[in-house]
Amino acid sequence: MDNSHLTNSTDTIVAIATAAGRAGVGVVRLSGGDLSPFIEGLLGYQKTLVPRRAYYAAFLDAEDVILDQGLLLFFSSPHSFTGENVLELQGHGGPVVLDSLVSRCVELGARLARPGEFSERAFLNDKLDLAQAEGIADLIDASSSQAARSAVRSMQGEFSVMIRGLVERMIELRVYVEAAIDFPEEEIDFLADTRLRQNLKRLADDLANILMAAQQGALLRDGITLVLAGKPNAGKSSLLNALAGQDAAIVTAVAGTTRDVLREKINLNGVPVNIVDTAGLREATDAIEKEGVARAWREIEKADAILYVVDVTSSEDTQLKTLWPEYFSRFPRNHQKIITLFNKIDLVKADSHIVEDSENLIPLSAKTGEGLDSLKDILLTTVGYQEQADGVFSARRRHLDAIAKASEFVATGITQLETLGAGELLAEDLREAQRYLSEITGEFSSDDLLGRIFSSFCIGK
Ligand SMILES: Nc1nc2c(ncn2[C@@H]2O[C@H](COP(=O)(O)OP(=O)(O)OP(=O)(O)O)[C@@H](O)[C@H]2O)c(=O)[nH]1
Ligand SMILES: [Mg+2]
Repeated sequence: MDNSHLTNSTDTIVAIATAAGRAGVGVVRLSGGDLSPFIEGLLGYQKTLVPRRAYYAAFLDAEDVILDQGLLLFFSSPHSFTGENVLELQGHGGPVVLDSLVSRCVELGARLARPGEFSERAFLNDKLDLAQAEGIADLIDASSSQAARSAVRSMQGEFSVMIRGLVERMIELRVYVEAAIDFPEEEIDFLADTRLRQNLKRLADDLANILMAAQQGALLRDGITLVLAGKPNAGKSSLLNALAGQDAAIVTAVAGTTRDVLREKINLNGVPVNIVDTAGLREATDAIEKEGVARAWREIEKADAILYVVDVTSSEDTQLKTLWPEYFSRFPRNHQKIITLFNKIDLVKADSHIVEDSENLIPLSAKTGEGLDSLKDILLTTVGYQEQADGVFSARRRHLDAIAKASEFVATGITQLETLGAGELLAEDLREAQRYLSEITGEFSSDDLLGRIFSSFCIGK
């Protein structure tokens, strides 16, 4: 990869690499060109450090007063995280002492690192690609062991290898098609070329598969948002409490108890789930409840899935269209997953009319907990999560978008070929598809995109 147009800074950057707060050890990291002035300044004398050897030393200020003592580690370019010369000071993990070490390094000529700047330098020096750098950030942010495992796979480059493999195949197909166009005297009949069509078909299938795996990874990373909606007193807040395992929301027999939007975070098989409790939907009379209902609708619109809660003792109906006509009049083209929950089954006889006949209808009781397990099981499949231990790598929205775009171009390319025999158009579509895929690993990414990605990382990473 040629990123030489971006590599301009050889100034030395410094940051605390460990978390803020008190800890046994705290790490300050420097990266740059010639680090000897820093070594000399911190130690008080000149010394050539052997790379990757731990030195026990006192770190001094300008007046030779000891700021801290700890380990000094040197990594020489290009064998370091950033690919530059790197110096690590492992001192004591107190905010004041670490700040004083950073100040000392600034005094000696370093500049405070921007968020993600170490990773950015690693990317610019070809130590890792963009998807791998994002994997590192995702590993740091992982909220479950499953999410962490998938981030490790991305960090190690499994995702990048798959993407590069697809890019390679696109290039081969382009070369083949473009060569045929350039030598028309050879007279290649694209329409009759079954090998080309098979290869294209396989490419389309593999793109679809990788998109599915990436969607799993994105779910593990970003989680899903579920909104509890329904008439007043249906038991929405009781369900929030039951799912969260704590008394988060006020529950009373008064219809219209909840007015504000309440959020709780839970973890289902490693997938972070945001559960949102809302005001009961009805023609509200007072101003507060009106606002609550308006907010409820806004949350409903944004949800990945909606749990529509119905008080089973109040309805004989099981059809969502009659249970919740307001939803369908607001959103005529129903775009969301809705699961109907018949709550309070503890109040009806066991042989009642409710039959568990579909994934979209679950009888349960927020009070006794009956039915909650089937709800949890169904929730994840509803949003498209399949638990698979292996093969999932962490992915982001931008990766999904890029793969989807590439798929579209391959699909139109195939159509161009099949309907028009148009090799030129196919070649153009393949070029576009390749460009989108290459954005994932950062080969063709704009400085703008890179800036946005790295600035979302934490400082010191
Ligand atoms: N027996 C029984 N009562 C329940 C169950 N779930 C909720 N309730 C009761 O129903 C009443 C309303 O419950 P909430 O959870 O406040 O209902 P809500 O849908 O949040 O109501 P609003 O906030 O007013 O919209 C309370 O008295 C609860 O104790 C259940 O599964 N079984
Ligand atoms: Mg409530």
